[in-house]
Amino acid sequence: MTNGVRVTPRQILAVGALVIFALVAAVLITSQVMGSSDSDNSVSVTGTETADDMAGMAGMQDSQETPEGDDGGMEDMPGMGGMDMRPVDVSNAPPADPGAQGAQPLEPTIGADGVKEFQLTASIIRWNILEDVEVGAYAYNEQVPGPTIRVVDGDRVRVLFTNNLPEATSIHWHGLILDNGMDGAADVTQPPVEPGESFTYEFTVEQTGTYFYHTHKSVDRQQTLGLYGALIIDPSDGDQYEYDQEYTIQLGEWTVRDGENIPAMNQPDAMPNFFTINGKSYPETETIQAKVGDRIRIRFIGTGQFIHPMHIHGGPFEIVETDGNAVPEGARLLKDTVLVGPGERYDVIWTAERPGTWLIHCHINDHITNNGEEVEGGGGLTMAIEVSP
Ligand SMILES: [Cu+2]
Repeated sequence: MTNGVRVTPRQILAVGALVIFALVAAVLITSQVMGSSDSDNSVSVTGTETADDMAGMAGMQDSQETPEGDDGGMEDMPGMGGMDMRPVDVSNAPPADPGAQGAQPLEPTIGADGVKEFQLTASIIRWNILEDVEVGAYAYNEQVPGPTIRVVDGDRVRVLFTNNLPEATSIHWHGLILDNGMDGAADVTQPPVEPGESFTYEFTVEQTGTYFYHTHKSVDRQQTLGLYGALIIDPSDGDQYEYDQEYTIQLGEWTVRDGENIPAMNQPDAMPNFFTINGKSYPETETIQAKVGDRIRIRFIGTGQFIHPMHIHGGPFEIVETDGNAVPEGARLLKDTVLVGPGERYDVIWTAERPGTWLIHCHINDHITNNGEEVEGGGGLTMAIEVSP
């Protein structure tokens, strides 16, 4: 004690006793809190779950399964922070043709007032992501992804939507500038569209590029299970890029167990084991045919719920648009891998330099397997470009 104050043994004892008392109190309070957390299955949302919490989450998932065919009470589902993890009930769902392809062009009819009208219907279908792997999917017009809507900037667009799902839904026009009431955010800008009901969306497109549409109700379940589709807006004054062909890639993830599937989520027990490009896993993804010198515009759309570093073999590509917005010429990156996050779009132009079979694939390597298996040199998020001399 440099300042000369003396401390007596009695004072040291008193301070020591206080410290011990405080420590015991802290331990007691902590165990109290932990105990109540276990008993009501509440889960920390701070990102520091303990092993005990994880075990609790796994248990909760088991306890929330409901009898087959019960579609009601979804709003009241208990579960992992309210997430609806039930397997998709396909008991009333028609099978799609195993060879059916998603993302087919949706032809508009021209309304009496000159507006381009598109019909979309949501329903549950059985969908083959591989010839021998069928999933229960939430689909627009019985396709995964939903049909591709293609318009020109300046177009007035009317979408006549019918909900044939057993639950409420809505459609959001991702990235578009439009009237707030047409934004499709269920319970925020409109009442959810109930089963059997219809809703008409109408807006004028004033942007160009690669966009998409998707459900905006129970998105953790509905979008993950397939309720999304591409929305391409061509410039009315012609394209500013030179390319020979284009291909749109929509990414998806699936969690398939014991012949049924639950929505794939970044959660214990919900991690995906199948991955799709345009609703199909490699080797049943499409193959692009090209010639040496061809410039191919690829529109990557982050329609799923996971990030995917998408890589193209055989040379770099130029990123010309991000989220539908043109990248100024001096700022365009030449890359061979681009990280496509949920909601993002990257338009890239890849030039076929040499003949042969060149792969496009995700570089998270379990995303290029089918349930952990490599088939014909890949799986899941893999497709090929065949370049002839
Ligand atoms: Cu991936």
